[in-house]
Amino acid sequence: MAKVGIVMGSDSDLPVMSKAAEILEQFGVDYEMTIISAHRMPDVFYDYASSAEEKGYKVIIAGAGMAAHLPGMCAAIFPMPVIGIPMHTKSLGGVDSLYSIVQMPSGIPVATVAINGGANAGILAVKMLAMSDPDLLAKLKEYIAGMKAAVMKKADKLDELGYKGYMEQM
Ligand code: RP5
Repeated sequence: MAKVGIVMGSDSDLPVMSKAAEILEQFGVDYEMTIISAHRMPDVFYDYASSAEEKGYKVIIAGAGMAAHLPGMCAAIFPMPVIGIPMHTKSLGGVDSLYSIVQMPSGIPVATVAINGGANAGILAVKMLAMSDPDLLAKLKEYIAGMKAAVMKKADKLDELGYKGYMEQM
């Protein structure tokens, strides 16, 4: 049973939304991904959001651009966490999407990541699920340790280039 629903307003959002899907795959989290426009097909949208709980979703990741109502409307209907991804836009650079998603009225929060923040949305969903899944939490700790090791390696490269490093003093 899919634990995460990934939904986006258009296929133009796919390059960003696929980053969230890649993270979930990396962590072995089942998900379903689809395209539903809240504005262009409100009836289909309503069916999707109102059936999400019985489908087994614990989190919805919703991405949209411009007047981006999809994540907020998911949060209005789905009782569990919704993570919103504001899409970059040509006209206003994505601040239109960001403000539409982050400025939710009191009582209906959307956990909003950065403009085009697909990977972080995936990681945040994993963190939410890890609260009640010790195996997933262990994988998350490995992932965090891996990030640290990758940065240490970059710092070592500076040392190799002859710059006086900070790490070597530790
Ligand atoms: C939103 O409008 C979508 O989420 C997309 O980011 C934006 C533009 O959609 P298209 O014109 O590319 O279909 O609904």
